[in-house]
Amino acid sequence: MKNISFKPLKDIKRATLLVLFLVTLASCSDDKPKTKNAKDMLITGQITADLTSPPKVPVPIGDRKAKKLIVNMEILEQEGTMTDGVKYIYWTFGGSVPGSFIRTRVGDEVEFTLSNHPDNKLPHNIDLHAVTGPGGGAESSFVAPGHEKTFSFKTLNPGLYVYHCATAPVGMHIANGMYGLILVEPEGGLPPVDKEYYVMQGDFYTKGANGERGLQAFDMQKAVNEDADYVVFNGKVNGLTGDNALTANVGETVRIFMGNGGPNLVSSFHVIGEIFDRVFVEGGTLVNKNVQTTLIPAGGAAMVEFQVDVPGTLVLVDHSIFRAFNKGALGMLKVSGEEDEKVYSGTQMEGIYLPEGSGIQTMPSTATAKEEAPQELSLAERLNLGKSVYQQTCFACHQPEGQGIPGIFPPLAKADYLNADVDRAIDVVLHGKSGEITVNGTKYNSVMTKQTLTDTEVASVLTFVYNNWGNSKKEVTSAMVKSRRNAK
Ligand code: HEC
Ligand SMILES: [Cu+2]
Repeated sequence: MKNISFKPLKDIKRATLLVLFLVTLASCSDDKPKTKNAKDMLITGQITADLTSPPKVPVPIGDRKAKKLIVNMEILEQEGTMTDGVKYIYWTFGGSVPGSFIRTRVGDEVEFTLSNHPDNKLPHNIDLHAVTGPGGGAESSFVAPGHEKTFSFKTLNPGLYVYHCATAPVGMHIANGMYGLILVEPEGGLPPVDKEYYVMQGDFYTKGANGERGLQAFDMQKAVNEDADYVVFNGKVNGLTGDNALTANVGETVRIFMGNGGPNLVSSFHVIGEIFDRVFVEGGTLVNKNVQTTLIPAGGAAMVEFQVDVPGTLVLVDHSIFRAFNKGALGMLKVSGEEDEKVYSGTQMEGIYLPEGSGIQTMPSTATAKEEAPQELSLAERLNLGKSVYQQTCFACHQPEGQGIPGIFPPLAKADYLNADVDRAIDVVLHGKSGEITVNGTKYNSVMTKQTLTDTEVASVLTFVYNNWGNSKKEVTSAMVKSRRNAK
């Protein structure tokens, strides 16, 4: 179809006729008949579905025939971590947010058993968007704690579908994490790729503001107002960074099964440093190519595919960008392998550009600088919290491994400037730093803005930095930070 030239067609009527003809042709050869076949497709044998928690997905169906597929899903209400110091009671399908990934093929007869753990407090059910039938299974699956329900459905349409709890108040069940993805592969399976990952965005509403510590309850009014405290990938802040980051090697093709549980927000899904080679728009059959940002509706999904060509850290975001840098919708895909200067040159020339004087930007902080109980965390606790502060606040400039960017952001790894003077390092984080400094023999004359962190967070992040990447293993306490704060 690509090669048809419209130039010789002078009159509009002929063009219209051609378009009509093509549309008819397209709709005849498309998957309508296949869908019909799926209903009558014979099944051969029975298997139990292997369910996975994110970011893993079960193995591709390949060329297996349609079968009776047994799916056993258990609902668990359990406490989890939203971000450091913030706990939340999640309601889950299979113990994770998003819930277990279900992989089927068109024509499968799915026998679905939903069990509600006896320790749970509430009844739940499941509405699978892949189901053709009332409520997507919701009515047949409504189940009280300590009970289980079984129902069956035939997968008629290939695609990537959201499932979620649909028990009243529906919004609340979804807001607490009750959603996941079910993939219905076409006959013969999706084209093979090197890496497949499962990611879902979700928005959360807590009684306390973003970062407020302790066990946070769900806030109905904020949910109604669509005023999210957290917008996250895979159920929590840093669900996909640091040790949870996705990985790939240069040259590999990555497929992300990307869903959005909502309950409210749509996602402008973007990967910083990549272009989607292919997007299965809205998780259906239509493929768009060369896409920068794709919209994932609440209760919708997409499959995105891209080949990774150069090493580095790609950053997954909701490009409604305050959500990424201030509410948690930020993940990482670490690509290892050889540089390719034909694709990306690295910096070829650099200088400092400060039209407005010294304020580059104010970086996000994990918490507003609130006064807190002057209680010291243990070394292990500081290392833990420090890592998370580093990954949210410092890494963007000083880089994931503290290596910095030559000439612009000084290194924190094996850094002589840092190791020489602890008080000076505390001051830098508390008050910012500008003017010329020399780190490991290289001159820097740039600006670091003041970081709005609590004393505990400053102590933790510096302890983390000092105890990593070949540094001097010093410990920084909140008391030390407090005395530096009061000194100025
Ligand atoms: C917006 C970018 C940015 C962020 C975010 C940032 N820094 Fe910096 N940092 C800089 C720059 C630029 C300098 C050098 C300033 C100069 O040239 O005077 C610097 C200098 C430093 C230094 C002293 C130089 C050295 O290498 O030892 C330390 C220590 C430091 N930063 C720690 C941190 C920590 C810890 C965080 C996170 C809490 C952080 N920075 C966040 C940009 C940043
Ligand atoms: Cu529920």
